[in-house]
Amino acid sequence: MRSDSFTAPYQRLTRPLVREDGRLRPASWEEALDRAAEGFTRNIERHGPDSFGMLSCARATNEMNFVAQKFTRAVVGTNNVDSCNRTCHAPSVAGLAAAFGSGGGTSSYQEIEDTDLIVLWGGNPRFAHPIFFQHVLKGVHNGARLFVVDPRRTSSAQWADRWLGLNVGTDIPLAHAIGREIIAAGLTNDTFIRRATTGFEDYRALVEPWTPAAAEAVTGVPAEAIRELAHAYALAERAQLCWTLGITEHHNATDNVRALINLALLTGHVGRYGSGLNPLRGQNNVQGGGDMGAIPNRLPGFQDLTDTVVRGRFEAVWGREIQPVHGKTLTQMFEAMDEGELTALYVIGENPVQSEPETQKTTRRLRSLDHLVVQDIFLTKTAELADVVLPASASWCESDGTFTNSERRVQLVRKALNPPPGARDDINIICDIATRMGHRWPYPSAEEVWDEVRALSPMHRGMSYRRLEEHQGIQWPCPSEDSLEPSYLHARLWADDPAERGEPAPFGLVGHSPPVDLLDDDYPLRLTTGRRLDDYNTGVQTSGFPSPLRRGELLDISPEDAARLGLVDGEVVRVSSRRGSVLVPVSITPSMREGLVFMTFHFPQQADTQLLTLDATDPIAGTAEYKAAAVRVDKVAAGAPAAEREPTAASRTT
Ligand SMILES: Nc1nc2c(c(=O)[nH]1)N[C@H]1C(S)=C(S)[C@@H](COP(=O)(O)OP(=O)(O)OC[C@H]3O[C@@H](n4cnc5c(=O)[nH]c(N)nc54)[C@H](O)[C@@H]3O)O[C@H]1N2
Ligand SMILES: Nc1nc2c(c(=O)[nH]1)N[C@H]1C(S)=C(S)[C@@H](COP(=O)(O)OP(=O)(O)OC[C@H]3O[C@@H](n4cnc5c(=O)[nH]c(N)nc54)[C@H](O)[C@@H]3O)O[C@H]1N2
Ligand SMILES: [Mo]
Repeated sequence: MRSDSFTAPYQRLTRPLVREDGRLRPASWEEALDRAAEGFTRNIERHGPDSFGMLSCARATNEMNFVAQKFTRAVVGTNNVDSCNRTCHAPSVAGLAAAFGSGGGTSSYQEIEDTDLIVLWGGNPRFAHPIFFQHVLKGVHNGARLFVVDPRRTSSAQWADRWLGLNVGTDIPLAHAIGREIIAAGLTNDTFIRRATTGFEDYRALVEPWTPAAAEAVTGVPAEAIRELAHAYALAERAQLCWTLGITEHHNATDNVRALINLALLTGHVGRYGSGLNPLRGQNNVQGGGDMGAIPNRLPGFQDLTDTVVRGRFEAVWGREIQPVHGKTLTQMFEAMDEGELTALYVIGENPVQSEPETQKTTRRLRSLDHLVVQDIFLTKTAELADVVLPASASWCESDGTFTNSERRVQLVRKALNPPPGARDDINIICDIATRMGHRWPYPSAEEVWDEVRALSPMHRGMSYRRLEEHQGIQWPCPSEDSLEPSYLHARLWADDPAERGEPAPFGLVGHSPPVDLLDDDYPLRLTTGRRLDDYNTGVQTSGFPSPLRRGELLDISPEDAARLGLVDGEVVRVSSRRGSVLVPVSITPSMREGLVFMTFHFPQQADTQLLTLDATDPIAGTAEYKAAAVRVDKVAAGAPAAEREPTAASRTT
């Protein structure tokens, strides 16, 4: 199959576009910026600042994210700012913050190499975090045991000592059974539990019914494997628990995260060198975007915006009162469009039409807006709906600035390429709009923005550009110019002095709640969605690179299900959920368990997976249950039109 037959490459945007008579036409920068600013001002005047929403770019620098949230808070006057963190690790941040007070992953990559046991739970880093996976392999080479917990036997699982293939959405029963087994075998760290945690007795009662046999019946994981992981984790001198979207893209995702944290609290595998809890963050700067305050509930430096003293410091520098209440999450912004409460949206480097669940709903909501401005490097499906499209430079290579990775390391990047003629720097575009809205924001250099971050965020204060360059990146927290970088968080939990130990970490008393989209005779297969190595998210940034490795969208299916349905490899089938259907070729693979099918969302032009997904969301974090839809797979009738049987044909059918 020719690799360019399933995606048309996107073109870099080089001219602003504005909507006229229902169509986008090229415009000058002056006209486009005037239109963008006027639309925002009009909506603020008519409906108030909370009618505005900002989606900020988790691929762009810390500096750009800082400026985007400052625009939202200081120019517009709302806290409605968020990003795709909502679609991936918001539950990790919420779960970790509930237990430990802050939401970052606890360990450094070096510790992955120096640990005795690594559990990859609901993540496939061989594909999605290949650099991190190199550290995992070094750890394995140094003698660490590797366990993988995933419904699919992924390429990461192929390196594991033990793969626990569980049913989708049964992570809490599995975690509780492991916890119960650790308690029953007397392998808990009692000193740590007594000194550094609360709620142990309630937890013990909660997990009591989850015997390995009871958990086997629900999870599909053999009781023996549950016991083995429980003993290995509890007995390891050092152990790392790492998770990703298999845990967080569920309607009860924050509970899932709490269930994993409980295991570290039982055994003391947190707050020590080599032991920790690590959500592997998604986008190249999703950690940094959140740290910079491009989230609705925190100011830069993960500072609480309901705290008057904290707000006062920002207000003094920005000269504008900050609203003391949390803004809307990305999920809530979309819901507010239904009610006509949110009427203007500024999207910088996100493609929600193809990344949000239920495309039909997202498109309808974006169309209902009075004013949509999209600032991107490509003309995305979201940009096609905009009133104004602004061509930006690509932050990761066409601008200076800093990025923050999953181990909280802030790293400096220098501009390596010039943007195409006509595109402008993201920060400068925001400043141009702010100036048109009466705020005179001259263009700052990236370093000037960073110095404002350092002045306002204690955990970044000691990271000057000079030091970042010298040390090749520094982990936060780094409160002063002479701070030594810590490699792991929460060492305080081990302090002898109770005052130094601070707040104990509570056990999370969470129960099992199966996926919302139920399996039945009409929709008997569980569809889970995720990633492949050679493509990136909605495909905008990867569609332009032909490669013989890329095969387009496929439905991975087990040999058992394929045989039952009479399918041959490569045959095009119709996949239907309760919301829509798509046509897609099947790939028959033993990595899939019976009853489970898998698709990516990398090729929406060929097969739009989001027609199948549903928008049931986690009530705490707002993340959607992308990992569990109920579907049916039907053979396409032999007499169907050729377009329906041709694997490369556009296959949107609803
Ligand atoms: N090549 C590539 N790399 C990427 C990306 C990309 O698009 N392409 N995207 C980036 C982004 S934004 C992110 S957030 C990360 C995501 O990184 P990952 O989370 O590792 O990626 P996914 O493939 O979405 O999902 C991980 C695994 O969850 C499993 N899973 C599904 N349901 C369940 C369940 O109920 N329980 C458990 N335990 N596991 C389950 C799936 O089988 C899958 O193997 O990757 C980043 N890296
Ligand atoms: N079915 C299903 N859906 C999912 C997921 C899943 O596992 N399954 N995962 C979810 C997850 S984890 C995520 S993170 C989201 C991703 O959702 P999105 O963030 O909406 O998707 P991307 O394709 O990553 O879109 C990134 C956009 O940023 C633009 N861009 C890149 N760099 C820059 C820059 O420097 N400046 C500007 N202005 N623009 C830039 C790109 O051109 C592109 O249009 O998808 C979610 N959707
Ligand atoms: Mo993500």
